[in-house]
Amino acid sequence: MAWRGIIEEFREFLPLSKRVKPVTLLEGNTPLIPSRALGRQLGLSAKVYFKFEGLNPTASFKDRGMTVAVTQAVGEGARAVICASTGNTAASAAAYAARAGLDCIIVLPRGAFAKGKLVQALMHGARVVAIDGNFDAALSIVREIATTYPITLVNSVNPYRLEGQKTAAFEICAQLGGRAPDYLLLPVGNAGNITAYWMGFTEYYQRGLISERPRMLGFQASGAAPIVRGRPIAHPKTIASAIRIGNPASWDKAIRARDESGGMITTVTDRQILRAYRLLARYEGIFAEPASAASVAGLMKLAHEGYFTGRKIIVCVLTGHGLKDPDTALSGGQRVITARADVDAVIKAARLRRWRS
Ligand code: AN7
Repeated sequence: MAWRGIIEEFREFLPLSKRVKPVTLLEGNTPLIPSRALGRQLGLSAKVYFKFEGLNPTASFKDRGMTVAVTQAVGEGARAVICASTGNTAASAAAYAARAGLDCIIVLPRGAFAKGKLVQALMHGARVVAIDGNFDAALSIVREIATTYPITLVNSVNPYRLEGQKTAAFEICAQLGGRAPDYLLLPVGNAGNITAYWMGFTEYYQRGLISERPRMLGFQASGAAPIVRGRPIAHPKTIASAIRIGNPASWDKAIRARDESGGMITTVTDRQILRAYRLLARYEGIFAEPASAASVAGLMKLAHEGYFTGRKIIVCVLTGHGLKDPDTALSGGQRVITARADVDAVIKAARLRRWRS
């Protein structure tokens, strides 16, 4: 049967009443792609997979949470939704609000988000307000507005968001043939996703659908690593704008996921993120956005430290698509070669002579 979106597929695990009709773009069912190059290059005997969440309808994992949050909002009679965002939540909220016929208000840190995400929010008709402040300031503003106006907050402090996002854990277990991976690696920003994955694995475990849960390995950019440092960061800095967050809303829950799973939350540098980002595109054929590459940077860092031993199963979550952020992609020094419009000039420009048979 054709995929019906995460609400229909996982309804028994979601706290929605039966009669609500899903607001869906048929999100979920994203591929678990085996690594062909990186795992081997790192000398790992483990099997490495990428859960490519960039293949959701708005090209990030946020759609899993947004279908549930917006469906619930409609069920409660909401007419508008609001969120703060580093970009992907905005794109997803705008799309699902458009689908549901709701107004959508978005508060963004000015000049600090990837172009593709802004384009999405505007195309879907959201009212976009850019503030002179970072994500953390934007989140506290929308939280306050949502307490005084009849507008539903769809940031991950809305519990329906995490309920939806946990379904990615269910899919991974099915894709691995009824087991969890040994390690789950993912970027950590506002810390909702690491919380949601842990909820998902834990529910499957408690229902006896899997016999072990993975170690949760979360990665923050070193300039935006409040959880690793143990204190909020007033001015978080990283090239990975999606995870440029100094005071994560799900901080305590992320720590619980880390500790209950025997995992860790640690840092990767922007250099490591950009290297992983380019290697992933160049040698795996997978274009994920910089924040997503933090999971792969983390894989590389821990592999070099000898953290992974034996024939384990490792899943790196790639949270968003690389096309979201063309500016970072084009900052790597690659050049287009120009040529006159004739065959010889193109052969010369593309250096094809050595291929002549
Ligand atoms: C690609 O869109 O916070 O730790 O406002 O876009 O659950 O916050 C995005 C976060 C990872 C971090 N990867 O996830 C937002 C926003 C990508 C992201 C994260 C985000 P959380």
